[in-house]
Amino acid sequence: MPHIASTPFDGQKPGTSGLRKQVKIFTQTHYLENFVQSLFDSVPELSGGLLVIGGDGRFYNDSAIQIILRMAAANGVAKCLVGQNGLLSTPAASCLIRKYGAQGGLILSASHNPGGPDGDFGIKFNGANGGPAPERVTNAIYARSQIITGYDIANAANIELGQIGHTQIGDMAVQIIDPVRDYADLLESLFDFGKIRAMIANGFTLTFDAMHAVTGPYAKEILQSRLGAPIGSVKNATPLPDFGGGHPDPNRVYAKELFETMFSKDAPDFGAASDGDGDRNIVLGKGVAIAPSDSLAIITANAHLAPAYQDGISGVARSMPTSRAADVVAKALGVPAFETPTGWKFFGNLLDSGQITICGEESAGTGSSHVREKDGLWAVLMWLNILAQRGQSMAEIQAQHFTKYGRHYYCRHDYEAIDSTLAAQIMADIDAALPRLIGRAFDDEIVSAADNFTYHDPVDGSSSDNQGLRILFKSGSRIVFRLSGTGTVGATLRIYLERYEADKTLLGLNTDKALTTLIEAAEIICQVKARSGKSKPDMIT
Ligand code: VG1
Ligand code: CO
Repeated sequence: MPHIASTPFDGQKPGTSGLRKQVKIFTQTHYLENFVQSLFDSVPELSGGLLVIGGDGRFYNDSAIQIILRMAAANGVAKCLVGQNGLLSTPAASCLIRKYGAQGGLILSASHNPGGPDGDFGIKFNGANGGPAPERVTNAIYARSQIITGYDIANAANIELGQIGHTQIGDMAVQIIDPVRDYADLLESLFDFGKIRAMIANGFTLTFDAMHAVTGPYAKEILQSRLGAPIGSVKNATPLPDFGGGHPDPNRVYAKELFETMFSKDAPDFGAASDGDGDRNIVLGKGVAIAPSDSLAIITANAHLAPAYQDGISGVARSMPTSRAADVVAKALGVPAFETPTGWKFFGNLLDSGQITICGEESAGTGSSHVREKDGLWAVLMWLNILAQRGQSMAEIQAQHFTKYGRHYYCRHDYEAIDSTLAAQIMADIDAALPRLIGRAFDDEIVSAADNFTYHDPVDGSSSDNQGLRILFKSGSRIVFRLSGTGTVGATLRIYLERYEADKTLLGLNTDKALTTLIEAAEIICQVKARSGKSKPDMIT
């Protein structure tokens, strides 16, 4: 097997979700190879093992897979399972790792980041539990990448990724598989497809926007073929290397068409979209968009309506910046609620040890113990199952939820691509000011506590510090400041704003108005507008 000499690259440090860089960085000679070799060197169980490989279909997906396959063969992997045409959604990859007992999986995706030659690329490593590698592993890969001297790669022709079947690279077996079937079967085993099918047959209407990303084939199979939604219910269903020039992030700005449809007078009963790699979801009803933190809470409160969860859930977890709406439901159900740092990898231990069944993030991620990733279509089916059982509209279900549990007004302001040094300085300045904030009033909001969030994993005892700056108010409101770990240009400052309202007469406010005091307080505390020269956030979700 040829050994190619190379020298380390700076910055091959996986962030919130894998190594994510601009395509022009990833395609430098030896760049991908160095990272993949660092991974094989750091995860010895892959030698002799089974590896799942697939991606979201973005530019460079298939070339990267060919390189990884030749390197896997040279590094002693016994067998690779590859999604046909190189496609696998993130939750489908997690499903396959678990179902076939693989030692791990490589998912080629930069998730919701734009694709194409001028866009982003990424690579995520998931372990044998099907979940994103914990920090212990990603730190080891990074350390290795900094001292690497070369990599092993087999001499072999490209594999035909479009052809389902068995082939071989040297001693390594390669099986190209249907990327959809196992995953669709898993979801069908969790939900009452008969009941959902009957609801659709009785005239319930839905639309799903796959945003020219990986979920198209999955949504067509599940929603149209298995559940009987009319052909055309799944829009933008063909995965394209540049996502059709779009930005596969299912929010009000990038999924504009879907939001317009759902707020029009002949809106269908249900609308949803997913992101580049199929792990995120946004769900909407006629004239109503459900905030992801609320969706997590509503799903937690109603999960027992779906067959797989009918005996109840063991607990729920949310990332720290996610609103505390799910905690209120957990309390009512008498199950524990956990608060973890941002990123799905932190849910893995809680799911593996059975302490939680459901988890989610404010960034449009929801999932359960069925896999070890957030799962966009799982959330869609959970909602459809709830709707089929309750026979009410999305708006009615949400309104009843708020009446019962109170409402957590919530939004996130992102300041994107700001100078990295400035962003670090802004965070350092807030951090230093935290002790002085306690007791300070911003209109009627009084700061009761302020800290830099450190997570202590209750399962393996590991600690992760510096996971976001929290400012808690006496009223129960919160402001959180955090720097993104998935961006590829400069730094993105995220400001998370939350206000709890139990007063039944105040449940229908406009979110921006409800959060005005907190939005103003956040700027006084961090001065991002003054310091970055931006007059408003680049993105509000
Ligand atoms: C963002 C989200 C986080 C999510 C992560 C990966 O991270 O905030 O909740 O887990 O993306 O999701 P950050 O560090 O940029 O805030 V995905 O769908 O991009 O794999
Ligand atoms: Co994603």
